[in-house]
Amino acid sequence: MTAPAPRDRRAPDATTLLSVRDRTLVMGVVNVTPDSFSDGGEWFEQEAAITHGRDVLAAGAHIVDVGGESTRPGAERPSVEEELRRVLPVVTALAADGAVVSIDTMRASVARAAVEAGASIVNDVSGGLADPEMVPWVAANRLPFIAMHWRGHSTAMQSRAVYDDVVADVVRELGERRDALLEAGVDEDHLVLDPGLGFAKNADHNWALMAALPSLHDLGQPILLGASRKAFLGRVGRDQGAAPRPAADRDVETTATSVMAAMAGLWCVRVHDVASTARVLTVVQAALEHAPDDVDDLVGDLDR
Ligand code: PMM
Repeated sequence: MTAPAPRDRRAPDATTLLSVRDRTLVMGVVNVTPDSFSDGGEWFEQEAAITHGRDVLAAGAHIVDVGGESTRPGAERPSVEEELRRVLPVVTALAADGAVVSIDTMRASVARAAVEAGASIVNDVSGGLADPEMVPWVAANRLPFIAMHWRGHSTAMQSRAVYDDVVADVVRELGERRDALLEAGVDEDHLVLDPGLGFAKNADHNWALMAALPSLHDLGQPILLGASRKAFLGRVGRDQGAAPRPAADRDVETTATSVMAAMAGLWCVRVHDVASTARVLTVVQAALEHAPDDVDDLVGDLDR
């Protein structure tokens, strides 16, 4: 067994983190899957995943996001039992360390078991659409909920990457989701929205959203961005026809997206390599702390 890390009693809880507006938080990814595109198989063994989670926290993550289902395009879903088997020991160990753990799942039964094991945020890439039991349960338990823009499961999503105007369409669809979630009783102070880069979106769609990050504030909720190691970052800067950079070699590009997110005043970035993002965000933070009262020139439309 891996020795438990000492509990940090000063660590803020999930609700406190939800209210942070003066800097961009870092969520570290722990995928307990054999086939995620970004770190597939690397942390599949339980002990390796727990150790990785502790490393992610030590590197400066405010939240650790544990997931047991790969959402790469075309991926088949694991059974509920298999998803539980993957995530529960990891959630249990990291929560026992005192970490703020989010459970990355589209299944209410998995979210429920993970919360019982110590997770305190539900990160649902379907925004509650995949499982009709998810939203009523999240609302009844007043849980922090991350709802991503989603148009269908991995097997179908690429064919749904069709937009008139991707930024306007994503903001409108996320706004409709926000309204439905609030109507269903999800606490407004506990709702985070996410544009869902790479989910039913091609590279041009992702870039258009990256270029329009400040417009996501129109949604009136804290925003999380998940750009880390996604395919569009593997192709940027490569010659036409050249092989894309492998996923593990996209962290420099990822840090650039983290800077863009922080400059746009987003709430949190979800990344694999926490150390590099945590470092670049100290640079943005230092500049913001020296900004004049009217910071619009530096950071756009911010609630700071
Ligand atoms: N992307 C992935 C998985 N979970 N959750 C949120 N909220 N936003 C995302 O963009 C997101 C996510 C897929 O990436 P991975 O395979 O690297 O985990």
